[in-house]
Amino acid sequence: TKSELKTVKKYVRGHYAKSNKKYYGIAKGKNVIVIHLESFQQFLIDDKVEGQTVTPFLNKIYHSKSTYSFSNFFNQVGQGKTSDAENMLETGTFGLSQGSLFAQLGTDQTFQAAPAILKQEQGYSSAVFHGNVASFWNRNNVYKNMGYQYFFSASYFDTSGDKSTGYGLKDKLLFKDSIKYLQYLQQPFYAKYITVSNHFPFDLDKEDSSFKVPDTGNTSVNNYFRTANYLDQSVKEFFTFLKKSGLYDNSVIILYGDHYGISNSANKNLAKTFSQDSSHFKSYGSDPVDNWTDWDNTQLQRVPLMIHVPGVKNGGINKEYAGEIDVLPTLLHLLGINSKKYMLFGTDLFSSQHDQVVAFRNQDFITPNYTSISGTIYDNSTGQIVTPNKTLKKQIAKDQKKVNKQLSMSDSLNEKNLLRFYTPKGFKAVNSQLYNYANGLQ
Ligand code: GP9
Ligand code: MN
Repeated sequence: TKSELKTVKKYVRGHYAKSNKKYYGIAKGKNVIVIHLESFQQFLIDDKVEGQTVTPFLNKIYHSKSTYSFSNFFNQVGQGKTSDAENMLETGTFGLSQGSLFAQLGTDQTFQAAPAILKQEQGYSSAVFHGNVASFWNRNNVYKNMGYQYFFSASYFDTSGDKSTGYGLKDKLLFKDSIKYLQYLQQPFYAKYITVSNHFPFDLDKEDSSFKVPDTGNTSVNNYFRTANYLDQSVKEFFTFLKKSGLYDNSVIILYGDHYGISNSANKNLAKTFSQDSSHFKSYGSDPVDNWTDWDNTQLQRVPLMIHVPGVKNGGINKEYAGEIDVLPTLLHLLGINSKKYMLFGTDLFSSQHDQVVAFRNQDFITPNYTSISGTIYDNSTGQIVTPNKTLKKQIAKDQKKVNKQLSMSDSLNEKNLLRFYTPKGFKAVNSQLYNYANGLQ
């Protein structure tokens, strides 16, 4: 394992992207609030169905000059779904090629994760708010190894009767009923909110929404727009609270979609809601549905990433091709923390050295120019299959090698739990015994 650790360290060092001094430390000392938008895909932004704007509030945040919004940001989850997204955003490593890292390795894994890094580097306290049972995805164990001080799960809330849906407390209630805990967190804090209402099959009690759904021939696709609209309202209410309480001005708020909500098999139904000129992705031919390919399915793997920094004026839509693996190095640099000594597999999105080859967990990948799906290459400007010439073949082979390396190095670190043998200078290994979420005290 020593030699494997050496190989991984060499890879990480070689793949490191230096920070961009224009952005480094611009959010230093601010609270960090991460809002995990369950199953929220990029196409919902600026979308309309049945004459209604689906997510008016999130659209406003997305287009705000105080938000850095990424229009080519992809989910990179495997079978771990939400837990894979959490793992990538907080450890800077991928989930596993099979199953969920949280479930399979989380109980005894040595993490060097965001809560511990922020605490040790800049004295952040930390909490997760999530209205499901604490043991789902083995979170109660994983969060202790990550160094989370608090985990406000279902047991901290009244989830009885119609206050919950499939995966726990409804989003509006999670945001409202968590305030009594959030307001006592020592600032600066790192707080993660994991929403659940916009989760398959997207059921919602009729008294919770008057949103008119389309008829696509698939009920869950129809309902997706209603729960997305409900989630949008929930986030709006939360922002209103943050502004009223004064927390808004000294917080950076990161909103991201964790993975797709509509599975590929239902995309033909979904496509019926896209107008021909949909900016979400180009559809080809007279009827997008008839020309549907794996390329279209991959374009729908975009999820929003919005980094909202109240007070900045240079926000805007950033077209960098990127993925969930890139968030942690980006956040650390925004907070003025040098990420070089941590074993992170993504790159700072603001760096001139940011790597735009976006690896998917199954070794497919996308770059600004083309998409590679099980070895078939599509030209992103047409969505059509290309037979690569010699030069393109060489480029693709190079990018595929890069993708395989990035994934295998991450797998080596996680499967062999190599962080047991590497503690970055100045970092102290997390002692999970310190945390007991049952009564919310350390
Ligand atoms: C439940 C929720 C599950 O706690 O986070 O989400 P999923 O992993 O199914 O997307
Ligand atoms: Mn999820």
